[in-house]
Amino acid sequence: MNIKTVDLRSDTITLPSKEMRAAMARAEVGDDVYGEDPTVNLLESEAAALVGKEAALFVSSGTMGNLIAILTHTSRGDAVLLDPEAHIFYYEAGGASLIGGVQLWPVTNLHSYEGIDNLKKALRPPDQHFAPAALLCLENTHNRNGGTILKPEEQDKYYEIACKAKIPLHLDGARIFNAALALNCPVTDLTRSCDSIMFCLSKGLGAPVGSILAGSSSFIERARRYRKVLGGGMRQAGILAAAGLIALKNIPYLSEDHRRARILAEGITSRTIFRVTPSPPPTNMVIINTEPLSSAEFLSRLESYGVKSIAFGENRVRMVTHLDISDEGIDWALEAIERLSREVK
Ligand code: TLP
Repeated sequence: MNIKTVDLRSDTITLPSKEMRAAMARAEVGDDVYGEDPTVNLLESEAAALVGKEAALFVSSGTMGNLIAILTHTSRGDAVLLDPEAHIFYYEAGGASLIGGVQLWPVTNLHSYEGIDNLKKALRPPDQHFAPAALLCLENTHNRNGGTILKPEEQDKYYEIACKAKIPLHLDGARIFNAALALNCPVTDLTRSCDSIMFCLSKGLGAPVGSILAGSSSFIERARRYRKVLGGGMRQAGILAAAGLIALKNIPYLSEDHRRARILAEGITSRTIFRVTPSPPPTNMVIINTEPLSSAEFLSRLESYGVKSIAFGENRVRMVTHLDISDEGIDWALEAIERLSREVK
């Protein structure tokens, strides 16, 4: 096989295509802080329509989009309820506490319908001892749970509870189109039950930079100020937004990533001693139980055979399929994992 390295660390590693680079080079631009970049304006209006919201804001990253959502929905001293494995809690460097002064309040199992009762318990009546719950955050697909999906009717239930408690719901939909494609439903079935959504252009969709925050016009107007506060007013950002517009055309191809993740998972299960959960993988992530190896050993030995992945725990490794991974790449990865398995047995 004519491959040196297969990089399955993340769908963030995709490189911009020739078409994307050409679109970036010819993008019409202006000063976006004055609202004068036609390409950013086009991306924002297309993105808002796509997820069924009134308005959208182009931001530099998913982390920035989530942080802006929290800043816009809450005040200092508020509590934000979220899953302890949520990206916002686990991977966003404590930004919501550092910059927003909010208390992140973990509620277990919010990645699935199982968390409904935990959420009801976490929504405590007002009391001077408690930070008032001001926002619920969900994540769909759920990264640390293995790209798992909350179905529309499950999200609706969460939204109902949030509405009853009079708190908004922000959806970390970094990979929301993966969820919609896997369920074969319009993405608006998943975005109808949130007040704001962040989705990423720079993951499976292949843009080099950028995410979208969408919500009501008044929410986005307030969010725009927080983007400026965070240094995210990007001037001639149309060069980046042009890549984002091409990225939106890649949405249907995410199902190829799902197909390849399934092939990878099936191969690992049938040809190696390692186990995959959840199995089959619901979207584009394959989580491998590396026992009897530690994840560190699994990663370094596999990397020496030309396959990169990342640790998700002491004995857990994540592999993510994406635009730059071909069927041949999956075969190569499987051969490497099989070789490692033979050596360990
Ligand atoms: N996730 C990255 C890493 O940070 C772990 C990855 O490789 O999966 N929400 C979710 C659900 C995400 O998975 C990520 C990135 C983000 C937000 C943040 O996006 P960026 O990287 O654009 O700040």
